[in-house]
Amino acid sequence: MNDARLSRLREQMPELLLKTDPADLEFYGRDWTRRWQPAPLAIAFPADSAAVQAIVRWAVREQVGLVPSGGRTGLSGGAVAARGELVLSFERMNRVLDFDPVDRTLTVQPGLVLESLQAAALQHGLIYPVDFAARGSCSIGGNIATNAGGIRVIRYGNTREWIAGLKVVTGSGELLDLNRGLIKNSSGYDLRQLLIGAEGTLGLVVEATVRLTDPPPPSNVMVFAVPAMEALMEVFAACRRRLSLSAFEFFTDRALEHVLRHGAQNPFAQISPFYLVAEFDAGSEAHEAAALGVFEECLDQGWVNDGVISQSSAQAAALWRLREGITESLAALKPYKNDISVRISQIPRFMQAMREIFEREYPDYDIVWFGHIGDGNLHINVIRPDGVGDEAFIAECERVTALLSATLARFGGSISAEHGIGLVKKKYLEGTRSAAEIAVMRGIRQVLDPHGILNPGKVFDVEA
Ligand code: 2HG
Ligand code: ZN
Repeated sequence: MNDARLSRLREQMPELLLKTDPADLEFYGRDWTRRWQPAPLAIAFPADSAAVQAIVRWAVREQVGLVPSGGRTGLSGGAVAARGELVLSFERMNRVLDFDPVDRTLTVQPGLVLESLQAAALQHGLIYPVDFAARGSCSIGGNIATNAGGIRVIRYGNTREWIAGLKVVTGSGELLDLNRGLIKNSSGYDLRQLLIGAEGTLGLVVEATVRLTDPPPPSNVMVFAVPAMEALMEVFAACRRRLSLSAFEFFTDRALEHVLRHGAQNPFAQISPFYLVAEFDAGSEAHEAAALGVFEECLDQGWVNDGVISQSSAQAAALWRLREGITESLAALKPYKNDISVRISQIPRFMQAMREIFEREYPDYDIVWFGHIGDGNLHINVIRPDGVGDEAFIAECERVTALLSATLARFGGSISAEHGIGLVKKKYLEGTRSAAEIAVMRGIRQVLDPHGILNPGKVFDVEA
C-alpha cells in the first residue's frame, strides 16, 4: 500500500478496513459482466455512514473515483472498477437496524443481501416482495441503485415502489435523509425517487427503509408450451382475464436446452419453440377450476399444445428452475446480454421486428430469449459461436445492439429495463432518452456530484 493517496486515507481513518491484495482487487473490481479487466486502487469497507462521508471527502480532495459495491451481480458493468477507482464495498454495512410493526417497514443497511432482507420480513409475518434469481448474492443497495425489477413486478412493481426512505451521501459528502418513511409527502421534489435507479452516480445509499406487505395466498405454477409467437399474448390475455397472476414469464426452446443441460428436469415430452410460466393465486376449488379453464381455453384455441401445473411446492420450484436457472446455465458461455422493454401491447410487433433482424444479421448465432414478458421486458442473450474471438464477438453484438436500439426507439422502448446502463449500454442511451432529457440528467448529476467522483464513467460520461 505505497500509494500516497491511500496512505493519507489510512492516516485519516486508521480504523478503516482497506484491502489491496491483487486477488481482492480482481474480485471486488468487477461485477457479473466479464468484459473489463478490474484495476481498482483499493477496496474500502466502511462500517457506518460517517465513514462513508469521510471517504467521500477524501475522494474529493484526492480526485479519486468511488465505485459503490454490493453483491456485484449486476449485468451492465455498473460495479466495475477498471480505472484506478476506490471500490467502496458495503459488505460490512449489512445489518437490519429496525422493524416497525405499525409502519410495516424494515430499516436496513445497503449491504444486506436481498434473501436476508426477505427472511427478516418473514420473521415478522410479512414479505418484501421484490424477488429474482440473484436473491442469494445481490444486496438491497444495488437493488435500489438499479431499481431492480425481477419476477413479481407484474403484481408488486419495481424496487422503487417499496422504498419509503433513503439516507444517502452525496458527492460532496453531505448526508441526506430522504422521505423518512412517509407514505404521503407532497413537499417538493421527491429526491428519494431520483436516487433510485441512478446507479450510484447521484449519491451512495447508506440506509434504506423498505415497506413490507402481507404474504400472498398460496400459489401454483403452470408452464405452457406454445407453438407460435403470435399466441404468446393470447395466452397472457387469457391468464390475466381468469387468474390472479403474481408472475408471467417467458423463455424459448434455446433457453430450455441450456437449462436442461445444466441439470433441470424437462416436464415436456416434446420441444416447443416458446414457453410461458404463469404463477397465480391458488388454494381453493374456484382457483383450481379457473386454472383448468384457462388451460382448456388455450388448448381449444390452439394457443398452447401442452402444459404442466405444479401439484406441490417442490414441483413449483422445479418449474421455476426452468426459468430462473437460465442465466446461470449460460454464465460459462459469457453471452452478450440485452435487457429491453417495450409497452406490453407492443411486444408481438417488437418481437417480430427483432426476429427479422436476428434472422438476417445472425443466421448462425445461438440467441436465447427469455424474460418478464408480462411486464414487456425481454432478455436477449447472444452466445459466441465457436471460432469467433471475444473482441470480434463483442463488436458484432454491438453492431446488432445498435439495430436493436434503433428498433426500440421506433417502438418507444428502453435499452435497459432492469439491469441499468452502467458501462455496457452507455453508447445506446441516446436511443432511449432524448437529448433534452440527457441534458437534464447531466445538470442533476452536476449538482449532486460536483467533483465527478461518484461511479465515474457509468450511465453517461461527464465532460471535463
Ligand atoms: C433474469 O431475469 C435476470 O433472469 C437476468 O434479469 C437476465 O441473464 C440475463 O440476461
Ligand atoms: Zn430479468
